Amino acid sequence: MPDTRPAVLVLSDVHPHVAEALAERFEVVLVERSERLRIEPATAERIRAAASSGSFNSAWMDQLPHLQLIANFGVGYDGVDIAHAVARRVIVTNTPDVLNDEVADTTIGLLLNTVRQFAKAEQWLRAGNWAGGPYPLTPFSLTGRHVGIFGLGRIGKEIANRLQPFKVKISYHTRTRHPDVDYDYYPTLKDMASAVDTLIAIVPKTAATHKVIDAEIMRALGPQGVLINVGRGWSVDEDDLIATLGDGTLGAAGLDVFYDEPHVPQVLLALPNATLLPHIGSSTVPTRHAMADLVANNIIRWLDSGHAITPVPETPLKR
Ligand code: A2R
Repeated sequence: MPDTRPAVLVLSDVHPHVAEALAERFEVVLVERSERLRIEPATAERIRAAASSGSFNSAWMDQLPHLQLIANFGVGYDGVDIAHAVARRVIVTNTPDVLNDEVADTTIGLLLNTVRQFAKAEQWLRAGNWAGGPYPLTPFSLTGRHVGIFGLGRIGKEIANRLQPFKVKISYHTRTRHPDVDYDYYPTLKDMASAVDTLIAIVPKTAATHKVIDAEIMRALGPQGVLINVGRGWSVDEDDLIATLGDGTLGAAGLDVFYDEPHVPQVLLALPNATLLPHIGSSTVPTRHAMADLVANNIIRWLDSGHAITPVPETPLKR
């Protein structure tokens, strides 16, 4: 008997809990990523919503004539062609808040690792070096630092909350001032970079954030300066970063995100003052499960009632 329930497209690289949660209520159409979705036109006709992780382009949207909602797995939805979604009146949802704590925890771990070289010290110990003498003193410490947070949104605020017990001074730069916090506000990134010695970037990928952390910002942070990026690799000029880390203009960097990930430039891999993680900010079993729940629940709520739970600001439409 043909399945007469509403159909939901699920890209096969989305967390498996999404398809499980949807399967009780809807026909789930699991599809691999490819240039064009490999999907029968009759099936495409039935699809009302889609779950995706990363890119979702205009050609895919146009293959789905009755698509109403794209639920993106992740808080950053820069992979979705949002202008096309708006033009097609397709709602886009993301997964805000449920990953704030995890990403903020990762950020603190990455910051500590970058200044204190814990991963390197452990490798050194495991390699049997300790009997030959102590591990060299690390040139940097977190103590006494002035940390500038570039992006004081949902995640940035949690990073700031976690930094307070470390007794560092905290400042921030965003386009709009937050009267609800006591941290010093800098209206420009350049001014903040000149004032602080540690910069944590947690901003989205937009036209305005492209390579804004460039050689000028790195020079302003200086030889004692530390750059941490947990937002998008897009925000950092990686060539400038390689050059300034290489000649000591910038002291150290800790990166969870890269310009062309998963491809990391070989020269960056070789730099001893770079601490590198493979985009694992939210990558734990419980947090990814919570994100998957929110993706599925956005679709269920939408198809049941015409209201999405977490629509992105560009598409706050209701049915
Ligand atoms: O500028 P504002 O007031 O809209 O503040 C937002 C800031 N932001 C910027 N700050 C300076 N210059 C810009 N061009 C700029 N664009 C955005 O980034 C806000 O304080 C922060 C973003 O916060 P939320 O929208 O709450 O995002 P959330 O959940 O903290 O995630 C941040 C990003 C995601 O978009 C993914 O790319 C990544 O973290 O996972």
